[in-house]
Amino acid sequence: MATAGQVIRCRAAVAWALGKPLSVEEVEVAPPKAGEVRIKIVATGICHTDDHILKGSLPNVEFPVIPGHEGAGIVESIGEGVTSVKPGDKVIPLTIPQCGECSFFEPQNLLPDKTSRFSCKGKQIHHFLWISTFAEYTVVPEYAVAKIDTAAPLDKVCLFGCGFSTGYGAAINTAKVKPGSSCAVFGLGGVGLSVVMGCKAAGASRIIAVDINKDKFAKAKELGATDCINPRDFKKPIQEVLTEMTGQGVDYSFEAIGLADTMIAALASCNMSTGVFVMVGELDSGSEISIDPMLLLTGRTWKGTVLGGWKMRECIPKLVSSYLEKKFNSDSLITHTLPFAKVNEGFELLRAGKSIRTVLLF
Ligand code: PAD
Ligand code: ZN
Repeated sequence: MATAGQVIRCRAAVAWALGKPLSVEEVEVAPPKAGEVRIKIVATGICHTDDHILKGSLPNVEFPVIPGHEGAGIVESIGEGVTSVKPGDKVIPLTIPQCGECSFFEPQNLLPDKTSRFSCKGKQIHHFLWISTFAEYTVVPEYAVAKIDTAAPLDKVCLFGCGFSTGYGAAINTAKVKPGSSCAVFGLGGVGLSVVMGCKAAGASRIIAVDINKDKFAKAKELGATDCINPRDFKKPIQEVLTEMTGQGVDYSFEAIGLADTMIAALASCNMSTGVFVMVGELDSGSEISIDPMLLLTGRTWKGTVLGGWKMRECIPKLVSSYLEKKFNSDSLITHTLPFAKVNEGFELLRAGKSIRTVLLF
């Protein structure tokens, strides 16, 4: 493309400091170095984790930073030695890279050579999880890119970069929900509703959806929840309500909110000897949870999931193919589509509980 090898000036949402709203700025994006790919982001979802960045509740984030991690786009240019993608390919950038060589995480505030490709007003801007999808162009390592089917609608499959894959994978990969089982899902945002979809796809016969915002219930039912309950409608603790509803507690419980109390309630809601609880929500960095040890001693299992436990580079293209074969309807998570300039409006909708997923279009 004509821009290959050149610095591109484009729009990006910059978080200059903790607690400040995002500011849409003109940024400079340097060309990709060896082993890197520059992507023109077409669409990006807003995930609650992006809000955690702005509030400072996520560890290892350095300001100023360009957030965003649920994007899809088209390769603009490639650095030396890149072989798995070429300009024009449709791709999803990955927050969990799969290099095939190692299995540990490294800091992702700067690219692997410890420099940034972003600058604005003469200042270096940090990357977020290497992928910073709130930028019209972003540079990522080749092993943090998944090439997807050319037929994929980028304004829909961007959710596969995080929310949908996380929730669906939490049920399928992490919990390994069995047919005929019972499940409870705490928190019905984009992630929790994707857990509901995963439980249904795995053949669960009872899926109890739990949220304090009853406006989420209609969509939860549409996606497979058999019951929807609001903890505020009961005097007794919600774990007791769930245990009474199911006899001995659910087989699998999931927390997709990010609060200690609801994690403990979800753990206590599953069967005391065989239940599996999957922690999906992110607690504030540095926080700790204390629990009654009896909750685990009797035999319950506490698991956690990052991005739904997929090997992302291999599995995201397969998920996109399943989407194109209409094996699930992740489109129904998208309640709002806004032009990129309205990024802060998208965050307001999320905080007010009015949206499931907002997709921003460049
Ligand atoms: P969201 O804000 O869209 O949804 C959260 C839902 O929880 C909303 O429907 C709320 O009404 C509901 N809720 C809030 N408080 C309570 C409560 N006390 N009891 C019951 N329901 C409540 O967020 P999201 O779906 O984008 O993300 C959910 C969490 O998952 C969040 O903590 C995010 O950071 C985390 C996440 N984790 C991963 C991962 O890899 N583990 C990936 C993506 C997101
Ligand atoms: Zn996310």
